[in-house]
Amino acid sequence: LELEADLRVALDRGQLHLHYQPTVDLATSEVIGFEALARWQHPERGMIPPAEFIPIAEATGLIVPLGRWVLREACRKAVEWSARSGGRKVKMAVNVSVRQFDRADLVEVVAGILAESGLPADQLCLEMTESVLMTDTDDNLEQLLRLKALGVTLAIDDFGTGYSSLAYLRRFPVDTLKIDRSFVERLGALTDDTALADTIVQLGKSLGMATVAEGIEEFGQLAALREMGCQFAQGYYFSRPVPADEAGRLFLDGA
Ligand code: G
Ligand code: G
Ligand code: MN
Ligand code: NA
Repeated sequence: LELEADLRVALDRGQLHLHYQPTVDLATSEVIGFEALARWQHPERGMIPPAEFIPIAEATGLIVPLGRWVLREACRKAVEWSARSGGRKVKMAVNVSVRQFDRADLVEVVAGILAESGLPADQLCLEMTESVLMTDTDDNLEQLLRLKALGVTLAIDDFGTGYSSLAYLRRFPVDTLKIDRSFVERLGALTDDTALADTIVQLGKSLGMATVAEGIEEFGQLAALREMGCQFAQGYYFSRPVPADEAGRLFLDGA
């Protein structure tokens, strides 16, 4: 309860900020964009991880203003870095909680922030977990179709860890599958994880969806995913999530 009150204050006083983790094209090793990740520097408790405060934000409804702030900030940065790079377009991925779909105005909020920031819609990717497809299905499907109509890209985060069936992939306008890092961890060895990661990459290919591998920490994992035909990757091997200034430099240097 105390954290909830503090989170409200943090949002008002600008104690939240974003870190950015690069997304790399596996074929060229070029940095093509970032995932924006919220950070909370608490004045007394220090850094509070999102795994702690995002669930509080979701339970209290604070995720709605917080999500708007994240989206606005991330879109601004994508515009700034794209302009400085002389035309290379930063792809910016933002996490959207299932709770944000409870609000009827989600699509208007996204459209408004794109207009206000000047970010072309095709440079924004919204990441959501399978829960968005599994709850309030008809209502969320309609919102996803309207988001698609704006021109934004839609990704399923932590793919393979949920309880949903594959049938929804046909029904929902999904562009990208993010392979959960639990499948990437033991890649390279002859484990079931290698078979599962490969299956997700092939599934993406056959459905015309891009695949992004999460949590790459070693060259062997990178090589295995490249071999499978996975297109994009993130992970500590390339970079941890970093503050905005450092991310801007990474993009400019990462061509
Ligand atoms: O940043 P970290 O790597 O610790 O992220 C932990 C979790 O918090 C991830 O599952 C991520 O999706 C989630 N998260 C981080 N930032 C945001 C955000 O802005 N919105 C939502 N909904 N989730 C976020
Ligand atoms: O659920 P989501 O994918 O949005 O969460 C991203 C989380 O994964 C962040 O907390 C980020 O810090 C973490 N992460 C990113 N790359 C790696 C990695 O290579 N190894 C590990 N262990 N965690 C990672
Ligand atoms: Mn994510
Ligand atoms: Na993930």
